[in-house]
Amino acid sequence: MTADLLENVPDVRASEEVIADGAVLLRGFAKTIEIELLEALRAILEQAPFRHMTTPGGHQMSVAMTNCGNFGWVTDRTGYRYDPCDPQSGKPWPPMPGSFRELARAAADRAGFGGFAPDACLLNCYQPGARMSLHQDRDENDFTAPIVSVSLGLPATFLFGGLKRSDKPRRFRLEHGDVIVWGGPARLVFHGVAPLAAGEHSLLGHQRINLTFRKAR
Ligand code: MD6
Ligand code: FE
Repeated sequence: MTADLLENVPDVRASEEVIADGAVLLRGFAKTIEIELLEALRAILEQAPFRHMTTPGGHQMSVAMTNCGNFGWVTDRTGYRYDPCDPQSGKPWPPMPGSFRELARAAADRAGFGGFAPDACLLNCYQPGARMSLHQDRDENDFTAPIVSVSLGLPATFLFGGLKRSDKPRRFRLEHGDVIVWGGPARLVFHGVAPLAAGEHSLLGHQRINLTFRKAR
């Protein structure tokens, strides 16, 4: 009886793809709340607009960034750090919206990392041609917490390597609404984003926006 009743109910869990030990791709996980996310995003950008930061080596990043939450990831000539204030305004980063926090926690739960409480959300904006070279996320104090990454807008090719920089990365296409969760044995995997291809997304136009949630402190 139960089996018959459920026959035509889509299995949302079917969209879980384990891409490595500790890393799960949840395709379309953020789609049902896309409007809330975009409204919250607009409010954040009014207080803390996207800007191109400079690496310690003196290069300007092709990806534009901003943050929300108690801490924001920043880079300048002095290095990388988590800062409670936006260096551009001198004011605290905008608070993390409830919709962001709840999405991150639900995705982490689904991936097996219960009780995720992010205190930082880095927002990345890619225009066509923008890319992110292979790197590890290692500026956080606590590597036991996972990272949750939400893709919005234009599709991108995500590069997912191994624990050594020289490990050949696998490529995953990330589309609007896709969420990746990494933690445990995958927490320090090298990863990046290939140059964004031109295109147009119905809600976000000519860009890709990525939200990454972390426990910085
Ligand atoms: C991006 N993401 O997708 C860049 N880092 O735009 C990251 O650098 C990243 O997606 C750690 C975990 C997930 C990520
Ligand atoms: Fe990263």
